[in-house]
Amino acid sequence: MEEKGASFERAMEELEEAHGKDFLFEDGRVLGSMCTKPMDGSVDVHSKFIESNLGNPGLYPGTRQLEEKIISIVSSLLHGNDFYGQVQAGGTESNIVAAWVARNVSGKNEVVFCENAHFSMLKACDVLRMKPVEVGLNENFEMDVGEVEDKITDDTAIVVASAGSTELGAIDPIEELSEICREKVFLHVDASFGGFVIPFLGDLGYPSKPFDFQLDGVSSVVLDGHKMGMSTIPSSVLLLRKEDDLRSIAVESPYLTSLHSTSLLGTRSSAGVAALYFAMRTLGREGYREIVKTCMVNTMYLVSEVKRINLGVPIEPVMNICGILVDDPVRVREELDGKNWKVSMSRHPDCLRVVVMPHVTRQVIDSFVHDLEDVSGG
Ligand code: 0PR
Repeated sequence: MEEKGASFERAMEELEEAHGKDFLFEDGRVLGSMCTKPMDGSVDVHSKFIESNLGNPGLYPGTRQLEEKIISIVSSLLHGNDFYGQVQAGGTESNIVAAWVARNVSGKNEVVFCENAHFSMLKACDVLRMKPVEVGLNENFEMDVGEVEDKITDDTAIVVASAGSTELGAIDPIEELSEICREKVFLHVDASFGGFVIPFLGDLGYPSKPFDFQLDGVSSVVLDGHKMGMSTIPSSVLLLRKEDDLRSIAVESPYLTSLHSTSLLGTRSSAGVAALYFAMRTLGREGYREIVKTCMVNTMYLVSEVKRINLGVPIEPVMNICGILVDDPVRVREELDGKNWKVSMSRHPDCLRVVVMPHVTRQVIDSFVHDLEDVSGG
């Protein structure tokens, strides 16, 4: 660190330079991100709450109240009956906390998850010193339920299902998993991506499956505000069926305004909480339904364009994530990168992966498919 601080102008110049190198959603080149430009107004709300810290809730009763309202709104969205929860920093934190809770409540140590589960489950196992037990996929790239049954043991603490897998947006057979786990094993649903999508698919005429608390065996669900929640980074909501569950991770924090801390993080962003409240309050079900509708129409358009240039998809998309089968995904991705397209990859199966977020418009798709045809030899 320099002894004397730089001038405002100098520091801002450096920041402008850095910002200029970052990709912005509005430029329409980012096709592999589950985040998008936060909805209008949410950034102002975010800034307004930038000083507040939910880690010390006694000082910030206003944001604490917003958090309670979010829990209640999300609870009704996910067929919960005024369930319990916390606004957290993202799917990773929520998945770790779910495993932590399940371990402490059960006293058991094994985590059963699918080979295409988000890598945060590996982090959870490492941090918590729990044993990862991986299961394979069925032909639809969903968790193989038979294998889950075989791999549940007396030491299974938690089964983790995805509702919207990171790679293809597949929804695991949660109805069957719920039957298997009910009253026996903690079942956590990672709906980090799909939580703000699946509730609206049925209304829009797309096939959908139960994934939330309407299934008795589901113990917790996470959904992310900074993905399809249309809000700013960071926010996720972890919802739990049982009130006592979160208490199982409490530690004493007597010198603060609350006697116990029941969160993984100490200092917690109130800005993310306020911005998510704003997004949910102003969009309502109608607003989210419209967003999902546009993303799904564009996803289906992408699929038809991909087929038109003689490429295939591993599954018909369940939500706004689309795999694209090409001969050599690594090479094609590199060549697309050379044309400034930021596409990600799936490993189950090996293919390109496009997340059709609101910034991925029909015009963006047209221009992308044009270049894809060029580089794939499709
Ligand atoms: N669970 C699922 C199903 C996810 O897809 C993700 C993130 C997480 C949990 C973890 O969430 P956080 O990253 O919020 O902790 N999946 C995205 C992905 O891997 C994360 C991401 C987002 C990556 C934007 C890149 C990017 O530009 O695609």
